[in-house]
Amino acid sequence: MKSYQTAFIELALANQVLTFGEFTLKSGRVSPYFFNLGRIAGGAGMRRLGEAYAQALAAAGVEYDMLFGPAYKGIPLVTAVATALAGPDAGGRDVPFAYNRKEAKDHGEGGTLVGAPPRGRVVIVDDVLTAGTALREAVGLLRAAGAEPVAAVIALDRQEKGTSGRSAVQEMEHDTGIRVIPLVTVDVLLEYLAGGAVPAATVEAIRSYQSRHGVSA
Ligand code: OMP
Repeated sequence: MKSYQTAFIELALANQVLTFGEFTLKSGRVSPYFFNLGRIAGGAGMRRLGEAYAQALAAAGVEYDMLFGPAYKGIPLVTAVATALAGPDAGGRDVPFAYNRKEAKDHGEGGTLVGAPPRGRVVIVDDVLTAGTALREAVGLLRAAGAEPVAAVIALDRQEKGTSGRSAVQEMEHDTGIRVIPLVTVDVLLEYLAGGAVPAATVEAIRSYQSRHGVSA
């Protein structure tokens, strides 16, 4: 496990990002765990989160011109990642970013896109991928604006099956041509949790859900 992955999981656990119980997902599946990155809602946590994303992006070696954060959760995330990339640890690169509104505005500056004009190679910054619906929407939006989405950096890949039996990430990479870079996959998370961070029954419930709906790497 890479050091930014351990740092990220510890940050997530300290902020109750991960909750256990019974949760109906956007896809309709009922999951024994839910990952709510919105729980990181303070400056210190957001700074560490932005740094973890910046490290994952650097480790992936992807080349890009700007970042994009889909509304709503992607908006604070893209801000934190761009800020981390401008810091001394990441080489002080000043990366432009944009984000969208969910509803078009018909007055003032108008439109749904805010921030730097979308152009060149774009990395999407988002929270979780289950079925990939949210990321596909962002890809469409960027292409319609004339930019070229090349990758998506996310906190968690839930490694769930898509519609063809392959993983939702594989389907999404195949269909859109963009690369998905997760800080952690659910397999990495389980490896950490199995070390004693949560009761064994919780780990077992997630494993059993994964055996039904998941695709391990
Ligand atoms: P997909 O669009 O199916 O990939 O689902 C991704 C979205 O689901 C995320 O952006 C969240 O809004 C939400 N989600 C979570 O935040 N955490 C989870 O653990 C699971 C989901 C989900 O509903 O699948």
